[in-house]
Amino acid sequence: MNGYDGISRRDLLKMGLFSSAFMLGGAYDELFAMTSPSGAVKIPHATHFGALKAVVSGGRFMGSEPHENDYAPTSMLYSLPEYVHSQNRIKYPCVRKSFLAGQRNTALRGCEDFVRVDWKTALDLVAKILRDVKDNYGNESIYRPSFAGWSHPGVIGRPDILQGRFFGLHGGFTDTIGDYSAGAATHILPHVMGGLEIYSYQTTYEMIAKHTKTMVLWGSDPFKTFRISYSVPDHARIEWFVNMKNAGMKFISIDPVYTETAKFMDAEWIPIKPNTDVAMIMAICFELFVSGEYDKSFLEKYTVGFDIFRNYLTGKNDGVRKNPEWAEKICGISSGTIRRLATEFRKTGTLLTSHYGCQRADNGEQFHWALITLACMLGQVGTPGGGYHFGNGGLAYSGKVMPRRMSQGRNPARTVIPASRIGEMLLNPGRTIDFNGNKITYPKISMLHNMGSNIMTQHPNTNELLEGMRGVENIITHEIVWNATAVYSDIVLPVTSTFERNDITYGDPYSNTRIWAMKQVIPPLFEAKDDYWILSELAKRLGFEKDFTEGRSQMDWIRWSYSNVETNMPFEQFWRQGFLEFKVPSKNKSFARLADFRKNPQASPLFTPSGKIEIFSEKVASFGYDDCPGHPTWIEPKEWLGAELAKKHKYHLLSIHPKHRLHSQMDNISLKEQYKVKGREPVVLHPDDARDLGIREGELVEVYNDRGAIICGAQISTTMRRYVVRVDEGAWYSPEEPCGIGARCLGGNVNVLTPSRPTSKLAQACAAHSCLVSLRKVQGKIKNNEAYKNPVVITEE
Ligand SMILES: Nc1nc2c(c(=O)[nH]1)N[C@H]1C(S)=C(S)[C@@H](COP(=O)(O)OP(=O)(O)OC[C@H]3O[C@@H](n4cnc5c(=O)[nH]c(N)nc54)[C@H](O)[C@@H]3O)O[C@H]1N2
Ligand SMILES: Nc1nc2c(c(=O)[nH]1)N[C@H]1C(S)=C(S)[C@@H](COP(=O)(O)OP(=O)(O)OC[C@H]3O[C@@H](n4cnc5c(=O)[nH]c(N)nc54)[C@H](O)[C@@H]3O)O[C@H]1N2
Ligand SMILES: [Mo]
Repeated sequence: MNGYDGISRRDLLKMGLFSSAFMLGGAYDELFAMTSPSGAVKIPHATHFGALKAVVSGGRFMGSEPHENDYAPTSMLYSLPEYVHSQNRIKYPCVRKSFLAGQRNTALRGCEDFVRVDWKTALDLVAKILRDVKDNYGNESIYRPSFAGWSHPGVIGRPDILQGRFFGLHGGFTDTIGDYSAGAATHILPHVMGGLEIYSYQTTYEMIAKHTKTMVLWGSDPFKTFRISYSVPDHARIEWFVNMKNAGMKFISIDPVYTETAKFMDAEWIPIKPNTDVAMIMAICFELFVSGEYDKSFLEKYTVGFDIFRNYLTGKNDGVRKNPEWAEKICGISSGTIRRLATEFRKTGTLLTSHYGCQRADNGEQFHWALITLACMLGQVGTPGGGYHFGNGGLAYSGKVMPRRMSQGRNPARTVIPASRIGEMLLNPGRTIDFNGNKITYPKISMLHNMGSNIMTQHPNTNELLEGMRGVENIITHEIVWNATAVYSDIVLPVTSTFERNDITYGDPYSNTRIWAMKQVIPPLFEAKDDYWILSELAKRLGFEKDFTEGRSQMDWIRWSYSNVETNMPFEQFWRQGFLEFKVPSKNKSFARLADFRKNPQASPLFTPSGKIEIFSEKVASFGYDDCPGHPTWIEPKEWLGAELAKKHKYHLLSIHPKHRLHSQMDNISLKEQYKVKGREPVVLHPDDARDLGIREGELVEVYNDRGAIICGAQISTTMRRYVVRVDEGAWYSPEEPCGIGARCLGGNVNVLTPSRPTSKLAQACAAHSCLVSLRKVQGKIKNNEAYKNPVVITEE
């Protein structure tokens, strides 16, 4: 399959990209070609990793053949069969031993055996608990942790939707508001831009390829993050990047890490100190302002509040001029470089792109606000090749309606807490916090219901979470594998993986060009059941089955979902051929974000109070938050290399997203041999730091701070800025002493170290990237990483 400009998968391989995918592709051929008899069948399915034909033989999922339109299939796609058949699959419904005996000793979670029960016993028990919790503590006491939606992309079987629908009918629950991904941005940007912005359609790659001269990757590594998609990726974005490189576009990467994207695009690397971007942006704004080289007419016509912001820049109020010399001391980038960037950015066709990494930090609200302000001073917002470009958008939009989802209905309880507040909530029932101009009071939680979310690796500050969980009487988890969330539960219900049931989905979320049949590939493994079946059975016991199912089977729902799609193709034909494709109208290919607003701000105003971009927001200022004032502001993070604490813990830890996993998914399979160091999650550090610490490549290292300690394997690399280390999120938790709180994690689950502190009173979002640590070489013997060892399940067969 040839890609853009004749660049094929093979060419990418030669360039050193996707080699793992190809190696595994080879491994797949060798491993399975012999064993798979000629009668193997191929069944279409679609996943977060891409669409594929599942090769099935003898009831086993044997191999993945990427869909022909996948431009760059990933190693994860090829590893799906191994993941589905992994030895960590949960085989039967299980209940923690003493819990089954009616005791509520929550301190035994994590080290007690489980007992196998039959489905009827498990469902009767869960139904009884649901009734009791509701009657005794009220619906607010049922919490569903972050509905990240990363479990699988099916429109019908998606756990978060089923869960919301089920608990709404049960009388309600405490819900999560916002997400981990971009919680700070999604709460501040509606005040600034009148919408989420970061999850909105963006200027198309067609326009960028034609008009952009310089692309700035500000905390963004698309070659890594685009490997997966919220729906189904075809990796066409990679093709665009290859194309842009060939066309000679200039790339600048502002990131403490020299990323894969930066490497591939031959980007200039500006190795900024973590969490200091706002200071650098301020200095660029200052430079533009004092030189007069900024777009006054854009600011006047399309924004409000520059007069107030200007006074902040020049230090009229606080006496601090935000000039490049000031910023240099904070961000570690020389004033000369900052001045040069200011001049370069002024040129037509500068696109400031960013993803979410910079805002998952203390005062994360400030970053995108500041970057938009800079884009406004440059005056290129709404042009085809300039301005800003956030998140995953960029593929041109088909304009077609996609398969519909069932409604989650109403949540009568109406209590919500921002994602990442879980630990604080569990430990502080009754505490009232500020949130985006409102107040929220934490309920007392007596039941955690996990479905499609792995809380033990997802939430910052694992030890705080473990302590909080001690006060929760009931933890019920629907899971596929024995990860720590399952191990630390009271009742574990084994669910089918996406390959064991039917569903429907679409891709990509921003282009809506394809509808995919997610056909069942193999029968359910062991006693696993679909989430839909489990919740329907519980609804039956609780008296609302009809409302929950509306009399439909999962397949009926799939047909119902498809009936929404704008096509003449009968369902049977679609289902048979596995997918359906829409053309993108050519006018959509020339979409530029905010072009309408730029053309006529009166006719196409923004949904902000002023109808314009709010560099100063009266609304935000009216909240009176000390940690989120009315205009973008440099606020010192609580933990960063300039903090007092850095004298004790000298290294800034980034816990960014993993290349070879989807968070915790696939941590347990052989793919890990490509990147783990002596069976542990790598800690990546600069050679000079390694020398200072006396650490050599491949040695075991304890990374620690006042919140906990993890064991990692050293990987020494010049891709890191000095004093910045990296441990990717998602490694499975493996405590040295299973029952205790505060144990060292032998598997390198980085959230043992990260703070659960919120970004600010405005978004109360995840700030995991503001984290200081120390490192020391592990001396003597240390236990193995036991993260992939299943708990004992007592069966009475
Ligand atoms: N392969 C893979 N892809 C994924 C995921 C996955 O698990 N695996 N997860 C998906 C999900 S749920 C999400 S939300 C997105 C996440 O997408 P992002 O949040 O964008 O991903 P990260 O890797 O955390 O961060 C992106 C870049 O920001 C940089 N960065 C971090 N802190 C700072 C800083 O203070 N300043 C600057 N300038 N740069 C900084 C990091 O070094 C990194 O290169 O990715 C999605 N894509
Ligand atoms: N330190 C740090 N922490 C982070 C981040 C970070 O950058 N740094 N990133 C954050 C971000 S952006 C995100 S989105 C979260 C991700 O956090 P999660 O969404 O919790 O991550 P996953 O590991 O993908 O967990 C999904 C779980 O769903 C299960 N699952 C899959 N299919 C099904 C199904 O059909 N039914 C059921 N019941 N379960 C299923 C999988 O086995 C897996 O355990 O992590 C956050 N945590
Ligand atoms: Mo995310």
